Amino acid sequence: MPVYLAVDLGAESGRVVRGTFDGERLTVDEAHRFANRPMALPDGLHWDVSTLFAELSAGLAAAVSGTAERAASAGIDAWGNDFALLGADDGLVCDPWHYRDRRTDGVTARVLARVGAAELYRTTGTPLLPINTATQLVAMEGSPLLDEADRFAMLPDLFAFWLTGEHVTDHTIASTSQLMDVTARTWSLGVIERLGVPARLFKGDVAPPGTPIGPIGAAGAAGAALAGVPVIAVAGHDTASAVAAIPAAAPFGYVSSGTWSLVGLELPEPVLTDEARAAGFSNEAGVAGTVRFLRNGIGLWLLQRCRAAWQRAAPASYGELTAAAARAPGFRALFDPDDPTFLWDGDMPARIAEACRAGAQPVPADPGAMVRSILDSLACKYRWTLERAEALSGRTAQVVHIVGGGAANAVLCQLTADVTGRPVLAGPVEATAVGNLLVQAWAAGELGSLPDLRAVVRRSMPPRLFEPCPDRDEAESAYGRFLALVESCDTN
Ligand code: LRH
Repeated sequence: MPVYLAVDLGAESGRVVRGTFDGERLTVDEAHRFANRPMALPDGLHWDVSTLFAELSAGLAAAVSGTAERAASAGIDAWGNDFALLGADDGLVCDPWHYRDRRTDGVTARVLARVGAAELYRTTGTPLLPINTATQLVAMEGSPLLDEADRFAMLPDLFAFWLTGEHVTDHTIASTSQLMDVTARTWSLGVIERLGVPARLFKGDVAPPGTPIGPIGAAGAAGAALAGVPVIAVAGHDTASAVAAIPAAAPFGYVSSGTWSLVGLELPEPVLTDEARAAGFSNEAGVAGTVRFLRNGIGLWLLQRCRAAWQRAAPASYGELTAAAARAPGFRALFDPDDPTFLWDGDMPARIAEACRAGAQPVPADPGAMVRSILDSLACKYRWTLERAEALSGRTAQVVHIVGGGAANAVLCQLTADVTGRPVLAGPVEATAVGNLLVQAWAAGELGSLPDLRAVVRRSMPPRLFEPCPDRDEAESAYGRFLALVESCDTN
């Protein structure tokens, strides 16, 4: 039975996962997990990609140690937007910056001044966001690092390049940059040049998910047991891998729920209207030519940063905090979880309290009430986003799939069912790794189509159903209050 290896890198942690496919079902087991700790350096917040490379290489070696079986292939997915600049020796010119570094403050206005908002959206399908690669590169204007650099690489292709010596950027990760032509699915050299970004840096091919990159080198950090194993350009964007692994059988909306909440629909074509741009929807590339028409929501980052703030005085696990939230009264303090102020790190409980005050909501008095307020507000924003995606695309979703870490949060899943009034199907929690593995099985010819991938997920890890509660009056009136709140501010 073929064994595939997935490297799945998230903002909080990374892991290497083995997937065994028997032709019907996929069995997944984790070989190695490691922390991803950003570095606050004098010149800003960076990712420690050298440590990540050492960890993923050790993880790949651990995944095959003790087995005579040879891995059929490996694939790498990671979060979007961030990138590395490499010198002519293929080494780093600097540690890649974190998308939450504040050097992009005010820079979206400079992007806009060079390529008008409507044209930029029509070409790239991406609205103006501070985290976009385009914004980050414009923020680097005048830096000698850009002169020194010879090559630009998104993070999944950086690690694959270091493993194989070959550089391929897959459509899905390229589409988070705001530098890819969403229709042609190639780098948009017109946009790149007008933004003042050196076009000579874009050396890697842009290719569909499933494209072979090359074999792992014999001298590589992953060790001799991996030498020659082909690396496949999977859906390199973690969200695209997660969406590919949605066990959907009917027209669906989705929430890929982790640090971020990516909420939207899968479409055959991008929606490039002014209305979609104004509502903040991205047209990210998906597997098999699909479009992920979604909005980047701030997500469980709110909960992660609150927990970190409470950790010293009142340490609690996520499970304990969620249980306290389930006991707290519902729909008391609603706020817009996508208020841009939440993007940056800082005192999150104080910021949420401030947002509640600003919206004339009661300030949550304890962690249970605060977490409840976060989950209620996320569920309301999921509905808001899904309904807008439907109105903008003219499609409807019968069910809502939640995949990723948030699928393990039964309170969030039930609230999403109650507020949206639609059945919620939750899981798999490990959708990013599953999507990564199944795109490899597809590239190997073991699966024929995206619906085939999804059928494997349904058989291997059936989702958990949450039905909307029979009496939805409270949820409806809460949503009415939420709507009035978000429509009164201009963040959407
Ligand atoms: C989620 C994610 C998201 C954004 C972001 C920065 O992990 O990839 O889709 O692109 O991180």
